[in-house]
Amino acid sequence: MRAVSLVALTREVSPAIARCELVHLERRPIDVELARAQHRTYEAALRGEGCQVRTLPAEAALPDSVFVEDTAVVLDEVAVITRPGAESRRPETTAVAPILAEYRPLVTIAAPGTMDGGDVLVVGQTVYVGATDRTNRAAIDQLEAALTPLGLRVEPVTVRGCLHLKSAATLVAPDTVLCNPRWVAPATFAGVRVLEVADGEPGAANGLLVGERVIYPSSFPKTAARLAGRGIALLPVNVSELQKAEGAVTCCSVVFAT
Ligand code: CIR
Repeated sequence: MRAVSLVALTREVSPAIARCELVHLERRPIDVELARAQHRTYEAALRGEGCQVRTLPAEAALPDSVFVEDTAVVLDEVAVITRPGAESRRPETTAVAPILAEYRPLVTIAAPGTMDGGDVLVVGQTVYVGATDRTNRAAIDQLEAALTPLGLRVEPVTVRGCLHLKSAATLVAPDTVLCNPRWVAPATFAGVRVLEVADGEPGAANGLLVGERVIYPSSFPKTAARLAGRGIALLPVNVSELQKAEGAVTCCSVVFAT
């Protein structure tokens, strides 16, 4: 049997990250050098979990381009190149598509569709898609047309109060979703165990499951303790500067098997 190897696509922090898009946060100064150091530590965590990390160079004209997750969704059969909801972010896909074309046939979201990869959460054969300001119905319909023939079920999800579906819910074990019940209804995730974030930590639902561990922000100690108590192994990372840009841990990579 051929061993599965993992690739993690990342992109260096833009020198212009201070001009990032912001929806739910006040703009605060971002220390670009610290952001870069945190991003390198994050990449080291991915390597530690066995990923081959492929890093695109920083792009001065694209402030949010470190958040590479929003440009693509990689499934076993295809890679979907999105059309990001924020106009400033649309050119980010140009550098990503040729890399992913090395691994998968590409499907492309076309206008008038808009979709951020941060709105797409795959749990088994179900592809949950947040209907948000970034991801519209036209894009969800395109995704459904592409994925239904592959045996995947696309399920639109109502999300309130946060940027993306994956701000509200992520997978922290193959059968476990971590969610903020104020931002997404826990009943959405039928058939899996659902854990909720701790009080006072609304942003704590974003963890990145890689192999058997979850790369997880060090800024949510109460939720981290709750996860550890359920036997979930965490790899804490400090992503304070990326959080000021409304990012977290899933958004800084696209991880897939080869
Ligand atoms: C944005 O508003 O698009 C960026 N400042 C943050 C994107 C974070 N992406 C993600 O969580 N998937």
